[in-house]
Amino acid sequence: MVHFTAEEKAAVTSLWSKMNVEEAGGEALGRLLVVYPWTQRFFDSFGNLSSPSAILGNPKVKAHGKKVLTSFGEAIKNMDNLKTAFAKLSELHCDKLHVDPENFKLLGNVLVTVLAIHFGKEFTPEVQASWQKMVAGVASALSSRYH
Ligand code: HNI
Repeated sequence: MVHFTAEEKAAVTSLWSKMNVEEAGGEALGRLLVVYPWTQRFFDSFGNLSSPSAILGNPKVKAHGKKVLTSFGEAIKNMDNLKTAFAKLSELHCDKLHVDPENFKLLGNVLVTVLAIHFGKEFTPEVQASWQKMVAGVASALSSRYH
């Protein structure tokens, strides 16, 4: 069970409040599909994923990225109880979608990268460490159904 200090919570929440969820979501999912092409196999129905520019410009990737990151936002409201917050989604990803949980960690790392690029100097080592913990917590909560 991940525990966040008050400082870590503040670091995560503060950056989150300045984020454009639609833009960052599309970018994070798009980058995941580009950098780890095997993750594309879960998104057969998304149309053209034939090149980085096709992926990053694909409206379904953008829409789904927004959905994923919006759900991340819900997690930020429930940082003390990520496992419960993600119980239903863990079931969905495990039982129905059969997504290998390793991919949750990959997406988390890509999201941290996207934040670092967008926020530059504001993404201090403390903020980075807090976010790294956050994405690890979400990945673990989403994987709980597999354990
Ligand atoms: Ni994920 C659907 C949240 C990682 C593959 N996913 C969802 C939905 C949410 C969601 C919310 C929509 C549920 C619904 O319709 O009821 N996914 C998250 C979160 C993470 C994540 C918070 C964060 C780590 N999902 C991943 C990863 C993959 C993935 C890493 C695959 C590589 N998700 C899917 C697929 C769907 C999905 C596939 C169904 C898509 C569709 O609409 O067909």
